[in-house]
Amino acid sequence: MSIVTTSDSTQDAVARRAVGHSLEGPFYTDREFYALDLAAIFTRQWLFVAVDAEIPWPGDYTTVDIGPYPVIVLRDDEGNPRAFHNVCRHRGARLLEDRSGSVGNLVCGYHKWTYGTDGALRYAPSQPGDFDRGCFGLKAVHVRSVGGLLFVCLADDPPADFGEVAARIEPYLLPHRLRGAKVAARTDLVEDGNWKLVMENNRECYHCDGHPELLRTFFPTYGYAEEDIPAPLRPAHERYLRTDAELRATYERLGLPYALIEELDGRTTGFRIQRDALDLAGESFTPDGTAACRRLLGDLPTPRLGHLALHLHPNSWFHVLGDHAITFSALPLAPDRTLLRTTWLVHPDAEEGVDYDRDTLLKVWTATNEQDARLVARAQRGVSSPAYVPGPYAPTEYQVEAFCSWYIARLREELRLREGLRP
Ligand code: 3BY
Ligand code: FES
Ligand code: FE
Repeated sequence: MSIVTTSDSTQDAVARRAVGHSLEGPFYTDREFYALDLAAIFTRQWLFVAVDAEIPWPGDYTTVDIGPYPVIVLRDDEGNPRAFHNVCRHRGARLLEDRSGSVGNLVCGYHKWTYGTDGALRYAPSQPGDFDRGCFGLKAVHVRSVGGLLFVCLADDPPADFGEVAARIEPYLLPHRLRGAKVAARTDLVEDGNWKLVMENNRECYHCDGHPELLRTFFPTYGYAEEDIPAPLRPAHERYLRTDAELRATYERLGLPYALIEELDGRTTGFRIQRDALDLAGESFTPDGTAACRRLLGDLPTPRLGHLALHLHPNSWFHVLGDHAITFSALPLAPDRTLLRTTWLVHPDAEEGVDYDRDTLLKVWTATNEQDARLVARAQRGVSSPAYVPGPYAPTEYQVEAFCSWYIARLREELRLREGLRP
């Protein structure tokens, strides 16, 4: 194994991180921190990268770049999800170029080495008779489906506690049957900010007055402790309490898990899940809160279910409603650039133009993503100034603090490991 060194200034910044304050500038701007993030987070943790519904049939694939690692996620001939490094075992050409597609075999466009959907090398033209194809299968990447959400892990030994987290979140997801859903839309948005700014921004609603479309139905009191709710948000909170009580009765009646589980810090796979109320009609993210899609996910008996909100460290969040689901995957492109991949899912038989209008379905989260991207770019520009110093989090930003503490703990683990490897 190669020994990676980390400069004293980077180590010192990790060691002195002040709890309750935003991170110092170099965490968001510096190449060494970017490399450390790739090593400590993106090549070690389970990452949300795709949904089962994107690859319903054998041979269907989607591609994703995790830092410098291009990865293929595909369905094999047995119907199982698989993931491979998107790198040919001959002379290393990138195997599949497109964002998604369907193949019988995976054929390298350079010299036609041909792999099965199980990654085995089936054919390599003009090799000597003693050539052992068995030695040149595609390099596998760990992949796991959790209630229709696909996670990959580049590490040889993925974090062991992910299975336990998966078992706890899956019962919340399964009633929506995302595995067999239909992909109504996918968007890729490149944000001009470090991946942590994208995640931190998602973990609070302190900035939510920047989201007029979302706030039609999303309660702006999200993240506030009862006693901290500002006076202007009190009426919304009263509505929230009434709706929440009613929806809990619905969840109980339908046997839908809804309790808040919040374990964001102090474990390897940090997560938060909760079924929560929405305002107005309470069904969906639309101007009046009514469902955007007539066919309901999982053929649930009512659209008035609020939203199931799931946050997973390090790179994802989800809103699963009665009528549709939206998944978000953030992947680093550069110290100051992040890809946000958003996917909208509906009932498999829902027809565009009949059961849902695409623009209505996409409107709120397209607008919200763009508003967030502007805030992230703005934060990136500010934290890049030598004049920036970390500022204090408000109590309602406790999930941002939890994310940063979790992140710093992962960096410290990585640095300890490097220390141990030094000769
Ligand atoms: O996506 C979320 O989880 C929300 C949206 C607004 C703020 N954030 C907590
Ligand atoms: Fe793929 Fe040569 S690099 S066949
Ligand atoms: Fe936002």
